[in-house]
Amino acid sequence: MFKKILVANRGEIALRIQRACRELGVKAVMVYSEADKDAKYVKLAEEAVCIGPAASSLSYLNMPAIISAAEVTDAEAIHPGYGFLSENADFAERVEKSGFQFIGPTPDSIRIMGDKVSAKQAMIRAGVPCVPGSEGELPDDPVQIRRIAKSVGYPVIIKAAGGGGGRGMRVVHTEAALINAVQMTKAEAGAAFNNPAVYMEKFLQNPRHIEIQILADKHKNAVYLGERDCSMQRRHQKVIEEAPAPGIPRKLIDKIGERCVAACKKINYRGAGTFEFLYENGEFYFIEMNTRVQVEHPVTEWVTGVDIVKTQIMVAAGEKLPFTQRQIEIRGHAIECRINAEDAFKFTPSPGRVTSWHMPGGPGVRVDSHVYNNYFVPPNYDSMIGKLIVHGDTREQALARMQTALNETVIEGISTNIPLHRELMVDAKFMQGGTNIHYLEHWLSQHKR
Ligand code: MV4
Repeated sequence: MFKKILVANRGEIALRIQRACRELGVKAVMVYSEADKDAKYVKLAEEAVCIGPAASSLSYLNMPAIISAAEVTDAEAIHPGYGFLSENADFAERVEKSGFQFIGPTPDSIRIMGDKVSAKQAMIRAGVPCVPGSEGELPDDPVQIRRIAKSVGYPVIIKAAGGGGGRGMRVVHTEAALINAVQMTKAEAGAAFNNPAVYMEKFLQNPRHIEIQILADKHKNAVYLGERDCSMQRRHQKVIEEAPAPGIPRKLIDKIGERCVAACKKINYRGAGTFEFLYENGEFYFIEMNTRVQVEHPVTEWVTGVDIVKTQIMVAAGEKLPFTQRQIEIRGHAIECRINAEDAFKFTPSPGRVTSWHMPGGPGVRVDSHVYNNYFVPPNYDSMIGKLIVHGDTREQALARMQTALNETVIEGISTNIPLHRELMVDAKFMQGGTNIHYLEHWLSQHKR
């Protein structure tokens, strides 16, 4: 095992990784920007290095500053968390060329999954079901593009190879709109991602967003840790996640999970990873793979009992996965509410000083947050300031625990989206389970305030 690793992130995930290190007996070096000097994990750290000013581009995205911090502190590995440099193949490569272990997959894996066309081709070859569409990148010839769209069937969606997470997409309903839409998407993709390549898929109208968590080691072992339902989202930002996904038969999940594991073995994947699927009419369709730990990993940790962050570090150090697929069972139900510093219904950011911070507790309640009383939420970063996660024997019990936990929560000085969560947890349709990716935005349009 490593003696010391560097945590190249901030906020709740920096604290989460620091906690995993303490359990493993690994020293954690924290890095921080000038705006984060008072963060809890910096105060708790045995070692912390300032890597630059508040702006992410000058600190958490500053590769030389982060690698230098690892050099001066004698860290052996770098954990990138999520966001920032976590899915940057060039960073992973520079980390390894500088003699450190990148806690994540190889630069090659990151690169393949970062290009959504090559990711999809890899998955098709590995036997993972994908959304029907173009075989790879769309050609330039309008005649051929029209022919592909006709055979896929309208509506279709044009997606940028360099996009992902909802960036660089356009839905096309008619042949009359097709060529212009392809040209517009290509132009935007060239400007935004420096890669004009686009591909086409059948547009699924009312899917759910279901993802499969996997973990793989360097010894050809891989397991899936069940699924998460991340359909409750607004503008491609997840708001509530849960595991397991309500109403999807375990047999179906096992079938798709086994495909994901086979794909991991085929592409020699290692570390934590997430296969994102759209789920409609009882079928799974792969859309993207995330090559990092995700915000919503705690719901999977709670229903499986696996510590995903600890396991990431162990497999990066070369250890074998400490469990087999047969030992993975799904127990009970977990729900996560993302706590954002924003107006609950207008969504305007609300940074500033937290004048009171009272978190809930009791059986089946977990809070992952770096915030404390009198903490100042800097305006420079993502608005997520923590996560409230509950577990119950059943979904009903988890819902009841989340309702109670949200009612116990007091955050003053800034606005948060806790009032939104309180309303959603008693919404009849949400309580029923199985709402699709459009449900929250539709609900918000009917609940103007
Ligand atoms: C789709 C789709 C419908 N059909 N692809 C958006 C984020 C990116 N990961 C893929 N996305 C979508 N791809 C096909 N063929 C609908 C979406 C989509 C979506 C997906 C997951 C979660 C929320 C979403 C919100 C709007 C659109």
